[in-house]
Amino acid sequence: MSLRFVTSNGHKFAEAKSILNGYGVSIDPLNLAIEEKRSESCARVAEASAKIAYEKARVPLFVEDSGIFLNALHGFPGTYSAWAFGKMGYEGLLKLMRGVRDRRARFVSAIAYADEKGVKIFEAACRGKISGRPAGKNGFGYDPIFIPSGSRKTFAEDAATKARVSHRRRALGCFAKWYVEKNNRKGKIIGKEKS
Ligand code: ITT
Repeated sequence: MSLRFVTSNGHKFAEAKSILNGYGVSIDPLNLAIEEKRSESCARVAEASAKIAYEKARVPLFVEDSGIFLNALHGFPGTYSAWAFGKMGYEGLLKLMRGVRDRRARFVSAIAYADEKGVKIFEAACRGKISGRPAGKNGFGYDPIFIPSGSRKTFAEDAATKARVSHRRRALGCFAKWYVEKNNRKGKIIGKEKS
């Protein structure tokens, strides 16, 4: 049975599928209604959701909690990014940043994997800044206003850079290496027991 990614966000799923494919890990979506824990930490939110999801589904799965954290706004919208996006879109965030000189921001992704042994967490960030105006048509969410460090284009203008350096790419990369290694180990042990 393939690994399940519990999410209601089709963009997140598509990105994760493409990233994990590169590690030989295939995933299927699993849509479960889970009430998110309130915390300023993506890792804590993801951990709590993974526990609830595993109790419900009882199959190996992972969840991702992500968000964009703005220095000038003391981390807002952070773990409330999906909610804030629903209320005001990236246009609203740009308005809050009008005239603000400190444009530093970071995207964070926390992956929480759960199976019968418990929950394991992988967290990563992508640093950058908030653009002056929106640009680009690719991606989703805040991609049109986020410029990663070292680039002059937003994630929405430059999908190739997003695929290479994003918070999701980094967190899933760490997870995938651990997951593949774990399954290989399991395979070896089973092999030894048989011989
Ligand atoms: P699930 O919880 O069902 O997975 P969600 O969209 O509600 O889906 P989160 O609670 O993790 O997911 O919220 C993450 C939000 O942060 C997301 O909806 C976007 O607004 C924003 N976000 C996260 N990653 C992003 C990315 O790569 N590009 C643009 N915006 C992103």
